[in-house]
This record gives sequence, C-alpha cells and structure tokens, in this order.
Amino acid sequence: QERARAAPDAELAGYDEEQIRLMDEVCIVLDKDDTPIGSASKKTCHLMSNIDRGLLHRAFSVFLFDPSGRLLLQQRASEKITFPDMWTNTCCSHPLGVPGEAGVGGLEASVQGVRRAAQRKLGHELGIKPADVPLDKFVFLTRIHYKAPSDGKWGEHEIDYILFIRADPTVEPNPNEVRDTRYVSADELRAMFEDDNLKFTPWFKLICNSMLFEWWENLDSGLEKYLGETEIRRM
Ligand code: DMA
Ligand code: MN
Repeated sequence: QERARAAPDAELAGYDEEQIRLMDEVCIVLDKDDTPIGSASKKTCHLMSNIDRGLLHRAFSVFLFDPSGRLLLQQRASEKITFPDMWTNTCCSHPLGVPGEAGVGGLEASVQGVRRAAQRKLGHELGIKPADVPLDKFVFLTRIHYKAPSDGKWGEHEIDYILFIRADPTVEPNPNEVRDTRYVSADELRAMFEDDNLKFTPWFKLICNSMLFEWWENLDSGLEKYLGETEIRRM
C-alpha cells in the first residue's frame, strides 16, 4: 500500500519525511518583474537544474524586533533540505498559490498575500500566535531578487519580500523547522559574523550587507522614508 501511494522520488530520498511532504507546497512562479506567470511545487522551484533554466518564485523574509529593538534570529533545523543548520532572520518561506496568499492584482495585493503567509509561517516555525503578529503590523520595505545555490542539487532563486514587525510574542520553536533561536542587538549580530563556527544563509548575508543595519537604526525614529519602494533590488 505504501508503494502504491508514494511515487518514486530519487531527488528526495533520504531526507526528513515532514520536509519531503512540504516539498509538495505550491509556489508562485514569476517573471523578472514579479508578475505571476504560473505555479510549481516547492520541490520543482528549488532544484538547481530548474533554477539554472531561469525558474523564479516568490518568497518573504520576516525580521521580528522585540520591544527593546533586538532582532529574533533562528538557526534552521538539521532536517531542512535547503540551508540546514544555518543562522538566519526570524522566518522565511513562500506565499502559496492559494486564495489569500496568491496576491493577484499588483504590488499591494502581493504584499497582503505575503503578510498572510508570514503570519502562517511564524506560527508553523516558531509557534507564534497570529494575535501577537497582526497582519497590519507587518511593514513591507522592499523586494530583493537573488539566486543562491545550497548544496549543488538544491538552491534558491527568488523575489524576496522584506517584512519588518515589532512584537513581543511567546516563541515555541517547531524542532522540525528550527534548531535554535536568539534575540540579538546589532552589535551582537556583528560579533556573530566574526565567529567562524557559525554559518549564515546567503539571503540573510545579502540583506545584512545592504540595508538591514540602516533600517534597524531607524526602527524607533520611524521607517517612513523607506516605505513605498516599487523598484526590485537585484542582488
Ligand atoms: C524560503 O525559506 C524563503 C527564503 C526567503 C529563502 P525556507 O527555505 O525557510 O522555506 P520553508 O520554511 O517554507 O522551508
Ligand atoms: Mn524559495
């Protein structure tokens, strides 16, 4: 019976069962201007063989800051198929091709879809309750188009929506997703980068090396001057 249900899947053999299951999620396939042109499974979107042919999908990166302005980091679980064990921003994933997240109708609609996906995944990965991260508290900053290999077979090629949120949630990590968490100040994060034993995800490094610290410095004084960006940053 097991054999009748599960199609042979050479690419995914040997990985964590739950992470294999999540590879069936339906991602939003984009052209270079972030216009949806179709959909494809998470697995299809993350195979380097497809990325090398130009396949691009929509994603988001959440940066959650506590009331004292510290950033919540996560270390990805060893079970993750892409970028296991690496330290990264609070939460990343993909809006799915489902009502509410597909974001049909321009940038405002896609931002709202991404906010819903962010609230869903903060719950799934970190056990954060939706009431602690209301949709209207997510601040959209910009979109980043980047490509990054993971291990040869897998990688990322995304237009990544950057979302900030100020919150004070109860955090209960899902061990299948998250190995560790840590709140850091900007200086503590800079010190982590000096530690050769720690590995960081490529998109987190790209964001840190471009805008993160400037946005972070303006958390309290207000991010107004950074809002309304329509240009996609190519990295
Ligand atoms: C994908 O993150 C999104 C970005 C911005 C890299 P992920 O690999 O953590 O996705 P998921 O949590 O859905 O596996
Ligand atoms: Mn992705």
